[in-house]
Amino acid sequence: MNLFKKLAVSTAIAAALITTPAMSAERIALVVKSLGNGFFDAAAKGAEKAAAEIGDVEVIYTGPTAATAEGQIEIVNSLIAQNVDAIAISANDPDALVPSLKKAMDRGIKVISWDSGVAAGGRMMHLNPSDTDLIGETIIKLAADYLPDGGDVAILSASSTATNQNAWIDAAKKILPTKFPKINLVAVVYGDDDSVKSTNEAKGLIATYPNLKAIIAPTTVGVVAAAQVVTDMKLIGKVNVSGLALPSEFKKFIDNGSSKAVALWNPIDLGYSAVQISHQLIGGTKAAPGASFALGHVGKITLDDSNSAAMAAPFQFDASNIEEFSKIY
Ligand code: RAM
Repeated sequence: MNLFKKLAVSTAIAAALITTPAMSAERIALVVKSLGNGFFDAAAKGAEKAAAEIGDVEVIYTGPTAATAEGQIEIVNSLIAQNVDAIAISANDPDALVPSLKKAMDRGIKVISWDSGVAAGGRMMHLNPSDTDLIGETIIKLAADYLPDGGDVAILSASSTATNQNAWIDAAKKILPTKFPKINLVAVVYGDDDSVKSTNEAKGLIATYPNLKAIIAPTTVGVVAAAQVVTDMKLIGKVNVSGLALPSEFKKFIDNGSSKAVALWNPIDLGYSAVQISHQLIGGTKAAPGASFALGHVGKITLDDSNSAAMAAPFQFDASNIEEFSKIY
């Protein structure tokens, strides 16, 4: 190549570099209650799907090893330092995270909560998987359907500060006396979405309440632990386990009879929607009451007066359909 040609080539390359500056990908952090939870892994799959559809989006899937607010605060602070574009969080506490998330918003980072909410001051909007009252009613109904004569039931929850489980339990308690008068809720205990703690709490319930007829676990981690305890203690047919379960993790307990039925929504769609919303906020869409977000194949959501929106109704899984859904999530 002669000098003239060389110069022409390098000028062309330089021009290309100037006219098309390397666009840096949009970075959206999906902060979950804790890592190692299959429900959040499924949500992360949906998040990646949304990122691939949008293009040039990097999903940072992160969370503490234990489901604590302290662990999430550390992560949020580090995401602020990395100057990500958005934080989409499923919170371990509605209030504890507010100061760090406020700081993120002050720096121009878009913040939403999804699955488990943050108080209004700490986020721009919240995405519920489903209507809170409906979930509260569903978790009781799943147990009551198999207790025609009523009886003692107990709830094995996630952490005691989890926004979502606490809201569902409140809704369940509200509806109990009128809709399920024969169901007697004897205790609410907390397994912290930790298998070992959930197992111990389930054993504790069985030891303390000899007439216990059902354990209701509105957490995908707790429900597996409870069903395993019922199986190991040979209590199948005596104590029914119900609640919110990931079909892929729970199929064996429907198969062995330790549970008659559970429910859930599509966690992949939830993670997908969290990323779609974050991307639209980055693009300038305002989160305000009445604002709508088009969420691809998931449909459209519209924010209510508290800047929250809910997705689909929970779906029931039992012997008739768990096999099919266990292959999806
Ligand atoms: C656990 C988590 C999550 C909840 C599901 C049902 O995986 O606590 O927040 O939505 O259960």
